[in-house]
Amino acid sequence: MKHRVLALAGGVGGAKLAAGLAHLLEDKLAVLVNTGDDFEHLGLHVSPDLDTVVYTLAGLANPATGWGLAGESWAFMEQVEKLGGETWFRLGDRDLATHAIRTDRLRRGERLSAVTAQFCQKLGIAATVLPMTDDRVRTVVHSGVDDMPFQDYFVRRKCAPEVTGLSFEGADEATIVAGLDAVLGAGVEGGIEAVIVCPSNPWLSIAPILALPGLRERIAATGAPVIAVSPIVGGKAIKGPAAKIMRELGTKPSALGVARHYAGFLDGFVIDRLDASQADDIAALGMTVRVAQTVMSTPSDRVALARECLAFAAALTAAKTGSDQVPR
Ligand code: FO1
Repeated sequence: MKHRVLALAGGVGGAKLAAGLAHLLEDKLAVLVNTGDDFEHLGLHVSPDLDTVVYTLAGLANPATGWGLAGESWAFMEQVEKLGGETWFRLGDRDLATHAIRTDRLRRGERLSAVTAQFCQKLGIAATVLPMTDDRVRTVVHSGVDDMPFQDYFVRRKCAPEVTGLSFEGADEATIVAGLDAVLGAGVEGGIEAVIVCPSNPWLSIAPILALPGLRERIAATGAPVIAVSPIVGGKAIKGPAAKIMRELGTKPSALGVARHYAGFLDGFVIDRLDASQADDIAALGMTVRVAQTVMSTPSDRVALARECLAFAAALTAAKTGSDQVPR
């Protein structure tokens, strides 16, 4: 199977664009997903971003939260509470099946990527969903006072601690998931056409993926245009703590700030119409800017943004090919 596009995604915002891309590309899409948020909870291996992407692509995601399953029931959590167990991280009854099966298969020696592929097949997902690695990587949030595992920061402490830094435990020794080679068309004439960084949190969700040794180089070697969609619109994060974290790390929350963070990696950057006035400053960083409607409130918004991203990538490729042909 030859993939046309690789998307990089974390949780909710990333999954929405991935769903729009999947609608257009079906099995020609591969999504490389952050696993730095993974953790062991109540004896189960939970992979929140992988599950958010899988549930969203399957059309099963809870529309109110973006994570978990639609129409969920909570009998398990009620019983956990009754028995004095930890209730700060909520696992729905049906969602529990995902974690239980995954945990069992991992304990039997299966790889996370294989388990994920089976889930996708069972849920009728045509796109390829890949965890960024089959190795253990854990995002650690530093606050100056203490260091917290990611879900402690995000869910238990509701992103309240001031972030002074982030690290990705295990990333330096982790191997990029084996399935990525086939997606990138390693050694194959005419590999993928675009790499799209979804509007996930650049510091929490995309940084762990880009921290994997060799990943940036492997992406650059494809020659495909790399574009990102800004998760900051009008100085605010669409969802989650991206704007708060930018401020805490000493950057004004803006599309320009995100572009600076990604500079050197991107060929193109999609910003919202609200931020059009920042286009020249972003272009000065050495990337092409496209202004679009980036807020995805409805399923058709997801498809429209996906279409915009694909057209943008095609235009970047055409511009590159054209200029290469100009005699010097
Ligand atoms: N997020 C919450 O804010 N509260 C929860 O109780 C919670 C439970 C949960 C269970 C399964 C799952 O796959 C995701 C869950 N999330 C929950 C979301 C998750 O913590 C974050 O969205 C991501 O890790 C950040 O991308």
